[in-house]
Amino acid sequence: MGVRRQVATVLIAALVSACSSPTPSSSSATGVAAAVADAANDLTDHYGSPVAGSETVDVLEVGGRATATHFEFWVTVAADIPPVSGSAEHHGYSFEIDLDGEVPGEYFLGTWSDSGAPFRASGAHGNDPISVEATTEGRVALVRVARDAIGNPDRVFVSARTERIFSPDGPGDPLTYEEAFDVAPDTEWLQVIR
Ligand SMILES: [Ca+2]
Ligand SMILES: [Ca+2]
Repeated sequence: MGVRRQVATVLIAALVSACSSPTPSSSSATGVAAAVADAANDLTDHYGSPVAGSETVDVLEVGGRATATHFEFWVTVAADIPPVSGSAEHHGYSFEIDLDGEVPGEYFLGTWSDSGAPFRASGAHGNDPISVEATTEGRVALVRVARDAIGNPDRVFVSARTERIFSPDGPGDPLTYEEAFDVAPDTEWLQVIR
């Protein structure tokens, strides 16, 4: 039996200020948008213990918007996202999308950069890939997916997760290995309604 998901925020577009909203990637961004703030400096390692630094993955806001044809999800982080991660560094910005209000979500979307490569977008529904687009610019990572690709819902619940892993001497070296994760919203998932 799943856990009933509570709704964090249902907002109208006016609550997403012009300074914090990403530039829409199409002219169809006329739908309802929602956004919620996330605390600064709340990164953890995979044990849940606080870690400092890694501002490039410290989420300050998570948002979503439904347009006539697409959903767009984004995070705004505390420092500019590098366009390419070094060979020892990995960045990830991902979104779990839930349609029925019970965990876990049905879709996983995101963009990742590692091994000195540019960011690549990826989406999945279970084991099946789905097509998504992604951009990282300044402090915003945005993922865009066609409504039809996720069953054309009128509402979705979204939870964002970011990660930075730095292992210049390999993951087995505890002296230089760094990892940082953030989840946003921290408690109740964000709801985005068409
Ligand atoms: Ca944060
Ligand atoms: Ca958080």
